[in-house]
Amino acid sequence: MDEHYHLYGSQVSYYTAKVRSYLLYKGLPFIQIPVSEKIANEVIKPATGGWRVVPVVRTPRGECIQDSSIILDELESVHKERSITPPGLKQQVVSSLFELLGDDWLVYPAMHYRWNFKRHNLLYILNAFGNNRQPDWPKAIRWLGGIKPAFKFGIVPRLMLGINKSNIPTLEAWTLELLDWLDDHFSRHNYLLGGRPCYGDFSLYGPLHAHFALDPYPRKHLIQPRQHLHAWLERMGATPQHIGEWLPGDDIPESLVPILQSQCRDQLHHIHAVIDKTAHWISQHPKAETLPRFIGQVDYRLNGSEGKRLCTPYSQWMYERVLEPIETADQEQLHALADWLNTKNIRFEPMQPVYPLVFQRSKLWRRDRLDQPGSRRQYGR
Ligand SMILES: N[C@@H](CCC(=O)N[C@@H](CS)C(=O)NCC(=O)O)C(=O)O
Repeated sequence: MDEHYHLYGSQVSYYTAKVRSYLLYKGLPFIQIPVSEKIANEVIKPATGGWRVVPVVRTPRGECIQDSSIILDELESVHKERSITPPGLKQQVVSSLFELLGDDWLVYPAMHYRWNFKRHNLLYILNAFGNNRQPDWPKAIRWLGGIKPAFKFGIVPRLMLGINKSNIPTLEAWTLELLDWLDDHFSRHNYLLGGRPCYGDFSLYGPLHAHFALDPYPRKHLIQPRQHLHAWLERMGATPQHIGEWLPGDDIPESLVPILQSQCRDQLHHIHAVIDKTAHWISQHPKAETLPRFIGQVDYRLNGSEGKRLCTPYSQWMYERVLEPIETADQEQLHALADWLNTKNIRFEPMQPVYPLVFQRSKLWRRDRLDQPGSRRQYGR
């Protein structure tokens, strides 16, 4: 039996980078396989019900798992050493908030700094897509294979995320601030929560490596000037020989507080709008068991400016992952969490959606319509 994991994905894909970094950290043997048309038709689409999406991981037993968060969950349940879940409630919640931030909110700067700086990035990105999709074409013309995906993803900033002339200045200002906060944090700690990485580190790494550190414009202007952030990227891109400990006493570093304050002010405001719209959609479609990927648009605000983004019920499911450790915590832990949030002025008021969701078999399901709903974290295939 082949003992390797197969990671189907692309060097320049945000969520592929997240999973790759995780596999490296755990020291699991894997091979990364680019997704040509043939692989898309023979592996990806059969595994996802027809959706060409990366990453997909094939386990040594031959099972395919789609969705980066579920890949990490499933592998964590098998490979217990070097756990990426800290022991205390506060640290677990902060880890999941960073997962939510990296996976669902850093798409704004990641997409903006890739697609709105075409003069600097376009040739590189066409080549990267082309190498992935058409590895058998002669090298000189492979970039042509990148044209189709460039049309598909190039419209994301404007049409899916509502990035436009009026909100770009505040988006850029927030990005620089965030990168400075992270650079400051990594000048004191190796990872978000001390001497070893958590779920949140891997989710941050996705956009920060695959977009910021590889695309020519952000690499030069955003990453190179920040040496501590750069050093964390290097750590996350290798298998560490030795790892340290979580910060003692369920402590959260002060240097993460401004990031969490800004996230809770803006991203959670947006997610509450997604939850409301999703509940409305479900009440209008009472027979539906699964949800569409997009249900219209919702407003968001980012660092003081506004926009409209496609409404993805998937964001609700990601938010529910943050709630999960809270549901099983005892009173003492809950008090400690509430006190800390209050003292630090982090506006996170856990809100349980009326219709919880589960992501399974590449679709979002109403949790109450599944035969065996179980935990939100256990459904991947
Ligand atoms: N939630 C998924 C997101 C995967 C995703 O959006 N992948 C991008 C590439 S980075 C893609 O393949 N998109 C195709 C599409 O959205 O149709 C995960 O965490 O794996």
